[in-house]
Amino acid sequence: MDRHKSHALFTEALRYIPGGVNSPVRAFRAVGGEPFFARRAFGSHVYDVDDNAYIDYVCTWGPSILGHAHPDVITAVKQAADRATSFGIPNAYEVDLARKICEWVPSVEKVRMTSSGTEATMTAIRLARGFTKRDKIIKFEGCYHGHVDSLLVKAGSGALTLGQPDSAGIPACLAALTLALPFNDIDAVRFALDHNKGEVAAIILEPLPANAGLIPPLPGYLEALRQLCTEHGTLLIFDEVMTGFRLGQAGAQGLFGVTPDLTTFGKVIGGGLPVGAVGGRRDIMDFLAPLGPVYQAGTLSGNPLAMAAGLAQLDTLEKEDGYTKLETLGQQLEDATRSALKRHKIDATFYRYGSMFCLFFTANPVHNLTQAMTSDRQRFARFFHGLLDRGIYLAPSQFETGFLSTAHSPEDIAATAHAVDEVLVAG
Ligand code: HOZ
Repeated sequence: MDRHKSHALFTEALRYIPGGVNSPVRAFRAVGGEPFFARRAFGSHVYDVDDNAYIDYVCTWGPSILGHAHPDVITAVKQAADRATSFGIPNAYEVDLARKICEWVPSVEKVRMTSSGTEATMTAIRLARGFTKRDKIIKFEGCYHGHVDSLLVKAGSGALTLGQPDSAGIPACLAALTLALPFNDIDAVRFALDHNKGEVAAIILEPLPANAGLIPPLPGYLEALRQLCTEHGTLLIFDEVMTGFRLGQAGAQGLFGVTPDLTTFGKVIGGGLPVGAVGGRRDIMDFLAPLGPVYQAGTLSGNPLAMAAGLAQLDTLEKEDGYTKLETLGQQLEDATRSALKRHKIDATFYRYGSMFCLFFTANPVHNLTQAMTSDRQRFARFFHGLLDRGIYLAPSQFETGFLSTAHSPEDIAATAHAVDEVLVAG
């Protein structure tokens, strides 16, 4: 595949942008080679500057659940832009989106918009600390909650991919307030809460971790976390930046039937524009300024373009019965992948929830970061490049999750299955 224009752009980018990218995992360091540069994207496909087409299973890392450039989203953004690109003044779009989030997610009584998922988790942590008057937090190894100082401890996503789960630049005294525990080990949580009695403000987790690959919670684990939090006066924060409005109207909490105190959102609610949100119990949310003592703000929070795009995306998902469509497509992809693995006798573990999926090149079940790390990453890199050369784009890391959109077609899935077969034969 000719990618000479991408190569020229990357060479230029390296001169002006650290690592040539504005978010580390995009640099292809985990799989080798160079990133391609996108020119446009439509539906299930992204097109690079050399005019190569790829069936896209990254979906801009989750947001484009209707596919790229869905006409409803584009129309909403154009109409909003005709009025203004930003107000910094309350506007009707943000009220409409807040109402919709509260209607769809029963645990959310009030919600505050931000401009990114990172801002949302940062706010959730500050709010939990302010509300409980405690300083410590518990997170889980391999869970990624954006690049918030307190949360870049044993973190997943790009931090893990690049071997930097504990970032430089974070004061030791701040990191010491973050207790990082193995996921799916309820005894470890019980022990930590008992030994830090009255000190833990919150437990924050991705209820379906999707930044160290996709890691299913064991049956009863989320329920037990809920119970321990209630017993210890610790807030339970679900980071649903990836799963929110993707796994269903009420996200992972709806799927697993466990109610957090606070939830963070992003991605799907912005329709591809920069957005995040934190929501939850009214008594906690009212601790935010201007009602309460916890300060949080943002010039572009509630930005009309982002709000309009998010609203249009959620409306269309509902109108087009999107979640049913995504489940059907997901099942097709799962069936095709599993039968290819079986046919070629490949030791691998495949997980899928609705439109989110991950193939780990390890025979072990994966229930925590240590097990995820047993994956054969060189094999993943070969698999990734084999597919890329056949016009299929997966995230460039074993430790990310694949996404489907309603724009993917059964033909896309069949073409993918064919390519997977060829690549697995090649080894
Ligand atoms: N943290 C994102 C993946 N889980 C990566 C975002 C990006 O590189 O755009």
